[in-house]
Amino acid sequence: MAVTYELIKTCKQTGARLGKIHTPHGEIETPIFMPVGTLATVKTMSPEELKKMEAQIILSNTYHLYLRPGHEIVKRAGGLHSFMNWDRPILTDSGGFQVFSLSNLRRIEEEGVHFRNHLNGSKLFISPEIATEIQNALGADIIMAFDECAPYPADREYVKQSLERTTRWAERCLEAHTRKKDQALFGIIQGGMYPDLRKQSVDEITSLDFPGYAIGGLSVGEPKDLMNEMLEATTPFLPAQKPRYLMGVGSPDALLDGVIRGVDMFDCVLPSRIARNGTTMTSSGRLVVRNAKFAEDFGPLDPKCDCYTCTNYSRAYIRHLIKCDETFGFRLTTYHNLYFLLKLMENIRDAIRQDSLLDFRNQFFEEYGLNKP
Ligand code: PRF
Ligand code: ZN
Repeated sequence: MAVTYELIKTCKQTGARLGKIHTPHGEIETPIFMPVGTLATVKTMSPEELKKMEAQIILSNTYHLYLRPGHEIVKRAGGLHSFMNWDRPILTDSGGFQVFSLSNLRRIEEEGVHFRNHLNGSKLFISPEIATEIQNALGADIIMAFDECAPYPADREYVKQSLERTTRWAERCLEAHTRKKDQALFGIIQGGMYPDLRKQSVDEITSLDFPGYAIGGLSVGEPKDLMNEMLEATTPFLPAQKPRYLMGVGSPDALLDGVIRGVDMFDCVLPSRIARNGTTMTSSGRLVVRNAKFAEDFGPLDPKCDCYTCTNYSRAYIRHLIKCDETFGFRLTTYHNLYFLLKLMENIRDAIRQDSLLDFRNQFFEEYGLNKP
């Protein structure tokens, strides 16, 4: 079964899109947030817990699974779904971005990227063909082209060379892709912080006719307004009948900014990462439950939240666990943060359905406390 996108409607207030992605492992309602399971696990969460919080798709990483345990082992296990006991959709990132962010010694050539294993220093090489072969073996429903994410800031000439190489690599990924019937390969738009280069990348990548498009190279340290400007230089030129995925974005304000600019999919380690150092997202903003002021606060993390954590445990108890480095504390904050973002996306979908996303956004930020429009 092929992966297909269905555009259901656009919000009359904002132009945000409501849609559905059909995959061999079920449907995904968009806009969607994808929890990150880098090493074939969303850190501290079981697949049963992810289902209980209604996660519809998770993301995993080619780079990490290539290093450990190796894609051949995952393939022999019957693929990533069976290896990790997750029967809903999975998306794998191609490894391009992880090579650039995790491996210090790396050399980019036309053929691919030479780098050192960040775990043991051994020499490795990933090309568009290798990244595609690994993702074919892992067997996710959606796989990503091997791209180069330019750093921020970067000069125009560098970004232009890099986006043109990303286009040539995208062609090679398409050529190497052997599972077109059950895996959708998404192309990735680059172009740094230059609107005309973003447009050039959109023209080049969309001419290759992928089943979906990702927007890469954003949320790399640039100011928020600049990211929004780059989205506005990108999404209007993408085909309406294909899904758009903004890579590595997951703060509530950026999710709303993205959806309003026509983005359908997001992933980010933010909710799970901050959870593990005792920071939570609540309807009234960020709350650092680790703080001493919560030592005797016997109320829930977020009084407006009906998640497992908030219905059963207090701020004081969670703070105690995290202060003592107890695993259960990290599990409770992770559960809540992921639930909070998944619920936010569900509310966003409802608001699009009712043509009231702008009202929802204003109301959300009045309470959340930042980015008052
Ligand atoms: N490319 C890929 N993965 C990514 C990015 C990118 O540009 C980003 C940028 N925010 C996150 N993850 N392949
Ligand atoms: Zn909660």
